[in-house]
Amino acid sequence: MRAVTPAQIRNVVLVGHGGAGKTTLAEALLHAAGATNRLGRVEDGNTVMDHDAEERERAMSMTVSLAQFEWEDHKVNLLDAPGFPDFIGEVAAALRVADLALFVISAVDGVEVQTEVTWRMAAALGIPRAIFLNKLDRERASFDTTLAQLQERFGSGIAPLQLPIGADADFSGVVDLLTATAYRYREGTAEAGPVPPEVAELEEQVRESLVEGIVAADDDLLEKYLEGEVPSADVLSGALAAGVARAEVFPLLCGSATQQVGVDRLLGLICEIGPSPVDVGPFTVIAGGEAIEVEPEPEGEPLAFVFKSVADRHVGQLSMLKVLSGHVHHDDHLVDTRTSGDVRLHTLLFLKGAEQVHADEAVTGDILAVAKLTDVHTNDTLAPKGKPVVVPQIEIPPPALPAAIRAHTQADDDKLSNAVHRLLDEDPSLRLERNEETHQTVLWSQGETHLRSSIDKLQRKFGVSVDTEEVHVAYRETISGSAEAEGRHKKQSGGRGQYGVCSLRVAPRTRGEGFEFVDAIVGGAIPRQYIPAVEKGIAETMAEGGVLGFPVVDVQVTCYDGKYHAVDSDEMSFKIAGRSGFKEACQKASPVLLEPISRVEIIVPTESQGDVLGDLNARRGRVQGTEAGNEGEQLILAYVPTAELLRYAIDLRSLSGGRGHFTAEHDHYDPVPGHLAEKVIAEANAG
Ligand SMILES: Nc1nc2c(ncn2[C@@H]2O[C@H](COP(=O)(O)OP(=O)(O)O)[C@@H](O)[C@H]2O)c(=O)[nH]1
Ligand SMILES: [Mg+2]
Repeated sequence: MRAVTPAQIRNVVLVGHGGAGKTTLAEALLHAAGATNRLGRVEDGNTVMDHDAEERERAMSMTVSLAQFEWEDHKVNLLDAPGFPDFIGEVAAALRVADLALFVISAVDGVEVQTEVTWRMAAALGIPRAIFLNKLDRERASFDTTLAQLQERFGSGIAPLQLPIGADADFSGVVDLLTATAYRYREGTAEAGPVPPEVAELEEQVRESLVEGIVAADDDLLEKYLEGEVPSADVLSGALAAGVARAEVFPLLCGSATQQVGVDRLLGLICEIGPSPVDVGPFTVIAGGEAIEVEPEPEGEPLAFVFKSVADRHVGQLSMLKVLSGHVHHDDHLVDTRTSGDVRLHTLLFLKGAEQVHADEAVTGDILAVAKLTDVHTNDTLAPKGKPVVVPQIEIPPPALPAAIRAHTQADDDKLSNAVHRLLDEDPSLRLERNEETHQTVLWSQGETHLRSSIDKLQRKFGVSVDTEEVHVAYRETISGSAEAEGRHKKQSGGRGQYGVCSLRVAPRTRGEGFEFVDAIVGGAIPRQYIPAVEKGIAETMAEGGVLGFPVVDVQVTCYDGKYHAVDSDEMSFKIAGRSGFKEACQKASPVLLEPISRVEIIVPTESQGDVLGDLNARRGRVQGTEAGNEGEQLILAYVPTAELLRYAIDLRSLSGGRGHFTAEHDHYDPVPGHLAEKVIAEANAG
């Protein structure tokens, strides 16, 4: 690949709902740019971007992939992000390094859930956006309906630059509004010509609103326009480019990826109107605990951000990074500011899907892969020695679906921890939790498909088989009444025996107050040195599980009497006496099963609120309140038993048409209703 300047680079990510045609469009763009000599098809499993075995099997993208190619003096770094909600982590990573988010929208299905979710993410990051209205060759495709939906959902910044010619099977080309030129296509090749009469009227109308949309974002132009001066196509393009770079104007192009209609025009938009990495303004770093804005400096010191790590079967670990400032060269030494470790950039690579091309250097704004940086993780910053700055982490919605995993064999278990850490580095949208109370390793994922593909990857890429099992809820128990009992331990069958007796009174404490041991022994009924053993026996039993079989909490135990034997009594005797006396007393003190309750914040579209509230009631939730959230959204606050949330990530998605999300954190413990308690206790003791 030829050396380029930052101004010639275009970092573009294809985003949008699954199935809209992103991977197919990537294929068509590569082909139109001459970077490939054939057009792969997702159904045939031979596209450049879906190069992972599982992606080909499922005919869907699951990880972000990169293809770099040249087009008319530009270098395009094209990222293809998955559209399936479970792989939102990949979208978040790609959005962090792209300078233009290109939304691929099916003109048949219109604006879909993931389009909205991703648009909000891009808007929150202030990333320039454009739209490719795809599948106009399909039956029921509608330019007007989709344009209206886009303007209704995303506002007046939507600027249609083209109109389709024909519809359905007759869809044959596009009219470029800025230049009033029609392009008709035959097998991907365009022929320019005058605007056909059947489109002329609509062209007139849409062109006027387009010009108004563009001049509205530029005061000088607006003033002249109001005085009757209509700007030229070039001036409009310039103003449009500025509006795009400020993320205020969102150009819309049309076409068909499979029919290769409009793809060359899109390449033109990316290069002529799309921003370069030096057009999009400063980036943020944390230095000395403070966030500061930094302008990219092409001739400055090198600074790079690792946005993705992949375990590659050819080169081992592959770190994908963006050069935020300066240049990086083969064999440069930088510092990983998370570890302060020295990092030698030995093998620089440019990618085209699975294909790797060696590179000598990368300039500001460029994206590349570097092999074998084993100690470097996703989200790391590579900086010069003595410059410990950190680029903020990629923000990913917290994974909400838990699954307990267990190694299939002992051999798997030996490799599990290392394999899971490599998996998490490759996919930071997962989270691993070791629950010491239930003794389970819990893998948190974004959804069922994400979970399955992660377990698949553990096997396929890291050679470890795991089984999944139901997540155990960390139940606890306490008592609701007071009672007394005597713990006796007596073993006296000749020689040195064991003997200890303690009288215990148990009483409930307020939730969360914990365990209190009261030494009310008088008159040496139990020698001083053995009283801690009574307490120890009780504490052990509380940890191991009380009469219901669960850890005991919030109990006061008073040891008020006892008996001992001068020879046979010892610590062990009184520990055992404490254990049995405690259990017996609790048995008589109305033991209660407690369940963890989570504080849940749920964000749903207003129209789903009723169903979600009804469902919360059905899962024993206590709604604390609702309030208006972002436009068209409601925030619901509730306390919900954790046991009822294990599959909530999946249920909420279907209740809210895929638009709802929630966070949950442990809040307190509450008694389990009688009928449910019996079931839980029976299951636990059957296990
Ligand atoms: N008719 C038609 N089908 C298309 C077009 N673009 C993509 N497809 C089909 O839509 C399906 C999903 O495409 P894909 O590229 O995987 O979508 P992605 O999930 O957004 O990456 C595949 O069957 C494609 O062949 C198009 O312009 N017209
Ligand atoms: Mg795809």
